[in-house]
Amino acid sequence: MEDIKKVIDNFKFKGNMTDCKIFGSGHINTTYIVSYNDNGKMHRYIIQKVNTNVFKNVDELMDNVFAVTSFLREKIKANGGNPDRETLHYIRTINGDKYYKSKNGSCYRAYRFVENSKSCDSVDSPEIFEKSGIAFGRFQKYLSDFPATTLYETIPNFHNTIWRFENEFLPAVKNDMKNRADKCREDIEFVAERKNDCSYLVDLIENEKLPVRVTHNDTKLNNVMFDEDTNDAICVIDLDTVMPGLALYDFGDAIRFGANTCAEDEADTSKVAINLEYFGAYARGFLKEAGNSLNQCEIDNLAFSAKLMTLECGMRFLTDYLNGDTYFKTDYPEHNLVRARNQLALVKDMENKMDKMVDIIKNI
Ligand code: ADP
Ligand code: GN1
Ligand code: MG
Repeated sequence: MEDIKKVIDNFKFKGNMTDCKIFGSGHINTTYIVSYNDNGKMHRYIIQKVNTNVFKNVDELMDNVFAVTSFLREKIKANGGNPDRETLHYIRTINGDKYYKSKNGSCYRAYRFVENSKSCDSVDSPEIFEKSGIAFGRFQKYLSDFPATTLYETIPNFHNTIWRFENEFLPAVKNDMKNRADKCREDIEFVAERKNDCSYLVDLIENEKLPVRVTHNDTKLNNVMFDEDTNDAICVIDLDTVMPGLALYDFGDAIRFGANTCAEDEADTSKVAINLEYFGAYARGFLKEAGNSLNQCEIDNLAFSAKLMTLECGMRFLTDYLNGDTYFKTDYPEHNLVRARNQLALVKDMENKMDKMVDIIKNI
């Protein structure tokens, strides 16, 4: 590990460092929390080593996040909110750059820790999940007039599910680099049988039925910070994938993670199911904020998008397993396979309950 203390010296933090540790449970970047004592006043900061295997162009990535956060600050102010608490605040390096590049080419960025807040890896109540729906719905509403053409596509084809199917999943099965395909023939078959689902939303974009908007694209529950006292969802984080996308991607991905009756990597797939109460709660929160701007085709596909985003994520985990775990961080050798099976079991349960999911949306 690079000497993180040397990295930290390149940022403008006030006071003396008292603590530094690895933090959070994201699958992509490496996150540290650092504490400072400034004449008795405590400050905390987040330092992140950007995963440059995933984000190939860090200049473009950081231009996006600075532009999006500046825009959001103005929106939050105009709506009577507190921009210091409700959006990420990035800190430049001592040279005034948006990130620090170390001698060995690693890229680090820093932002203020959102104080008196917590992130959640699972949903405790429908109310909490509804609040995260409000936060992501509002995030999308605030960015509705952000000039989308000025954003770089940080990960091309991120939610182009059929592109992922054809250009990532099928080649991974064919190449079978780690000789793992025999261990997961049924899972491969399960995904392959759903090829038509993969093209459904992109076809609707091409037919101009679904509008492309500025979206978050990674709306998992632990990408929003909750107030420790009120449990309100206050700040949407992890802005690396803010790009042109579909409202449906943001809705579906949040359901995939938060309305699963168990963790994304629960190995006992008999425990995996869609919690319909949570599904309804999130939909209520999201639609309260973003609903007025959605067209009928978007509304009609909300339930389907939950299934599609789950299928896409299951396919991505399976692809990464076949490729030898090069994309997502893993804690043990079969971790990606366990995650994939979990997601595919959730797809199955959503298929069985699709009529109910559609009815829930109709009744909101
Ligand atoms: P990844 O891309 O790896 O998911 P995130 O940006 O989501 O990285 O950060 C990982 C975790 O770090 C988050 O889930 C959250 O718990 C914590 N975190 C990130 N930024 C902040 C912040 N500004 N204030 C408090 N906690 C944060
Ligand atoms: C990753 O970065 P994190 O942990 O919030 C991934 C998402 C997946 C998710 C699955 C940039 O999200 O797309 O849905 O893992 N982010 C990226 O848990 O690939
Ligand atoms: Mg994250």
